Amino acid sequence: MEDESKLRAFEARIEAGEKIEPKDWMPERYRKQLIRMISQHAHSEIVGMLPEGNWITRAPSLRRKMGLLAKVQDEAGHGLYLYCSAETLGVDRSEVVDQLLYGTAKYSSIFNYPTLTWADIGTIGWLVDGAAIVNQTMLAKCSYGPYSRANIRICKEENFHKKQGYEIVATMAKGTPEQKRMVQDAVNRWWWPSLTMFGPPDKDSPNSAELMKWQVKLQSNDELRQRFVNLTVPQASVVGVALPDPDLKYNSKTGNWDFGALNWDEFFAVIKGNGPCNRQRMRARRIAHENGKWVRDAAGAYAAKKRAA
Ligand code: FAQ
Repeated sequence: MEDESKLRAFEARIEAGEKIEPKDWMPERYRKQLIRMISQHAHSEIVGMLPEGNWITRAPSLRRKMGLLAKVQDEAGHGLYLYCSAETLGVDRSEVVDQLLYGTAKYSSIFNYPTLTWADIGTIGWLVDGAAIVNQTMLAKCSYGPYSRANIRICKEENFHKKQGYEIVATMAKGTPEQKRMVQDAVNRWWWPSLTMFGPPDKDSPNSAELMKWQVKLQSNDELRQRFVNLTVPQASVVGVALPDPDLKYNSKTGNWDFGALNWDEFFAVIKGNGPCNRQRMRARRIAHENGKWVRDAAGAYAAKKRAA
């Protein structure tokens, strides 16, 4: 009975647009869903450093190298805000990191694709950061205070990443025939995985109903995917790259760009661990975690000494 009335008060606060803060009462399902989603978002930022990190030593100029270094470093920062945000829900960081390393937690499907040329770096900034911004602008308005605030800052930085990526794409698209070919090839490979980043179709999304009821998500996977397509089609035409979808067509009745069928078999294979780079990504994370042990030990020992003093 007591929980029933607490639940009603909790839902009324959400309805009224109030933020839920860490010490407030919340249903156990809300806490669990947020820990799942925020920790998986954090893992995505950290694993997302790998495909781009691959190009830091091979960036075509000092300016490009500095930009890419800053971007990859920003992604690490996003991972940190998000792990902190998950910790406000009472979970220990080492527990969620172990879930990533031992394969019980997911991270974004998109980071299991390879970065084959420099044009992939521009395309990731434009399409992948672009998709992340559409999703995270919504999450910046979510009902949980610490996650909402983390996303506000993340979006500011992702906007810069997207502009940087779009500028690389635009430069290559008006470059030599070889640069034009490279950038078109990168867009052909990243377009479809960028659309599946938004998650399965609404009818196959088991978490959406609960997350939308509690205003963690304010829009569904399909609504956000459509918004991303609508925003991106004109951007592609400005820089003169083609989006690889023969079914892409403006629908004057709905005001949307209709698009072709997505490959959900491929998406589910990727999130089950069978994408082109899943094993490579997890191996790199496990090695990095092992190599960082002395730093965690030293920081822990220093903190313990400070507490004792
Ligand atoms: N990849 O019921 P739903 C970035 C899983 S950050 C892998 O629809 P939900 C920055 C889902 O977890 C990108 N798994 O789930 C950057 C669930 O499995 P579970 C990451 C996926 O939670 C840019 C199952 O499928 N952003 O890019 C994916 O309602 C450039 C059923 O799905 C976030 O994480 C997927 N794409 O909606 C960094 C944002 N989609 O957990 C470096 C926060 C679904 O029950 C370079 N998260 N699944 O075992 C979200 O917005 C949501 O959690 C969704 C999924 C939309 C990802």
